[in-house]
Amino acid sequence: MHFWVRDCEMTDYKVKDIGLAQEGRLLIDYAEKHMPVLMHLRKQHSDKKPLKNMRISGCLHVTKETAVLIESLRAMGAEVAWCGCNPLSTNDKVAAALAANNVPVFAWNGLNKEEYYWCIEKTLQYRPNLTLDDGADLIFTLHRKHEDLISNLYGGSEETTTGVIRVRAMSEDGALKYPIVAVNDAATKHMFDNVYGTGQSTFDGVLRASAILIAGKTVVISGYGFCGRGLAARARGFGADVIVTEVDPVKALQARMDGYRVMPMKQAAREGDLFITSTGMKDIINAEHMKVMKDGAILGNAGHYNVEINGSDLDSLSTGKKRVRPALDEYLLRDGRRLYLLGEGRLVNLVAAEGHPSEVMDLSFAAQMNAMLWLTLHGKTLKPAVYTFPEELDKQTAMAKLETMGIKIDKWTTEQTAYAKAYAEGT
Ligand code: 3DD
Repeated sequence: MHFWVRDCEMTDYKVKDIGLAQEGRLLIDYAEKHMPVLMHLRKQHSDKKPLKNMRISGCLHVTKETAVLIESLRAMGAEVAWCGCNPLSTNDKVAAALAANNVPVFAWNGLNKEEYYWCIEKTLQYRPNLTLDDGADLIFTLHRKHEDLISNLYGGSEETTTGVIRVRAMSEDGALKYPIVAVNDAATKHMFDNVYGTGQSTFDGVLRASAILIAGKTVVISGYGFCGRGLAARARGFGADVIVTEVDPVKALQARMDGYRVMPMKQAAREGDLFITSTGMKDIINAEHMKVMKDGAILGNAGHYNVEINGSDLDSLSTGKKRVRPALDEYLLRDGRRLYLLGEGRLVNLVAAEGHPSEVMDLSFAAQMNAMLWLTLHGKTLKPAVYTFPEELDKQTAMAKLETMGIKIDKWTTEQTAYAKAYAEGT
């Protein structure tokens, strides 16, 4: 039986090297200075401890920004246990700093599948009454193997597009047993994190891993959702010729109207120098495409799971592979061509870089914080379902962010507010 420990060396944790704690603390302190909205929320609430007696089990990339969220949740009175939501995204320095600060954290970079789920199990041993997830692996594990924990739960939150799709599917199947707030559906999350965060941090990862020049290259973006739109815009900003592939005719039309070339992957595969997938779907790039790619083409994934680039197809076409740079593998194909895979096909922003910048995670994690506060107040009255994020909270977060940027906006007069509701006044 695990118990909550504070301020003593009894905290249970498993990290790569606790000796990295001091370096990790520097990273966390730096991130705090770029997350004013979350820090404001922390200051606003921490005296009243609104999350007192709440036990949060979190499964979300262990980065400097996540550490600010964790320490903010604790400042609000919650007990927090944590694991990563991707085997290759944990920042070991940050994990060490959290452990040194008495957070039960089970995360290190380079987990195998068994270790990954061992970390989730350890995090669930703290018998949470709130869960905070990114990709729904913790939610799914809890449902499948720990039904006894369901009755403790006020609710949970889900961070990412893929995870919200997954819990919505569970709900439609009648399999969801506790309420989940779809944090990804908060406008102040997906309109910023997914667009500007993914757009910038993915190229951060691409450049750190490959050191290529983007200008003059043909970049193929698969998926024109919020992430794809950000990716295409940043690729164009770097001077690339951008091709978009899609299955949704509306999104494809939008991509064309935004000025990008649109075509099937089979055709784009012949032209691309750099391929980035962000669809949430598996096998977007497979053997058929790899067979016609240029020598030296680089493949990367921005989606949550490593299913979008078919790794076994790449292996089957290759005579061997070698790690030529920290997050870049060179595959030598039987016909002599070389293809390069970024970050083992996992989300390249967190594997080859540090994920989204703190300023945009500030918004996503303000939404997470508000979701935890909202569930603490209302969770026990909610049916098991997936709940959209309260619009009023979105507006509060956006207003708070504008204030930190020194931006003021207009406000409707009472007459204008009345006009917005009126319908008699026509032309
Ligand atoms: N994600 C991207 N950058 C991150 C960071 N710096 N810290 C924690 C998590 C981070 C991924 C998710 O927050 C979210 O963007 C998603 O939708 O997965």
